[in-house]
Amino acid sequence: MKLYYSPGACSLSPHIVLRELGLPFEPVLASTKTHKLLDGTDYYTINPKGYVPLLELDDGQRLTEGPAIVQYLADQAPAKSLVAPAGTMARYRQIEWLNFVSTELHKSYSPLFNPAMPEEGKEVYRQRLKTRYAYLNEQLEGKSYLMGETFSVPDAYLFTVTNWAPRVGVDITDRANVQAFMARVAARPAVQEAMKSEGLLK
Ligand SMILES: N[C@@H](CCC(=O)N[C@@H](CS)C(=O)NCC(=O)O)C(=O)O
Repeated sequence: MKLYYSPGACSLSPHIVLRELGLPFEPVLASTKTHKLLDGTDYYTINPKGYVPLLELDDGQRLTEGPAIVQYLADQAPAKSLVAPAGTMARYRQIEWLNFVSTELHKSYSPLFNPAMPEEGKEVYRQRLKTRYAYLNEQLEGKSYLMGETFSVPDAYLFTVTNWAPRVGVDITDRANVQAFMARVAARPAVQEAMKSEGLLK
């Protein structure tokens, strides 16, 4: 498999999942600014949507959208329990969290990286994110991970987007459960490996 990624972008989530699962893959750098690969290939010819992540399967099929990719990957190695079996209530809870991270967090961070967004608009998104993190902080009370004591795919996604908070002025340092979650996930060997390989850690 090939994972098209950009360092520190939302593609870190499937990157973490691949390393947690121990599945072999080739990382392929795709610039989110120039939309080119290192060899000059126009990334739009690979993903017409232009964004990362994209997973290319060994049979050449291409899968996009982070929440779909992480579920696909985790389903390839069910013994690792990174996702609950399809049809169980636990699976729907994980989908519920993936959707929350995608629509309420990820897409509220996106305008904060957009130089065309006026500061006033950015402040609206910062405040919205702070409200969502207040909820998350309550949800993480007494838990190690979103689903309880077991790390699963939404945790990789939540970790990835929450890592952006200090870069874009979202102050959640007072959210102790969220901070503890971040430290706990950051300490996982697969997460360290993924971050090192993307140049995010020395
Ligand atoms: N809906 C997509 C959004 C992916 C996305 O926002 N990717 C960003 C990086 S975090 C990107 O590649 N942006 C560059 C672009 O849109 O051209 C998903 O959930 O996978």
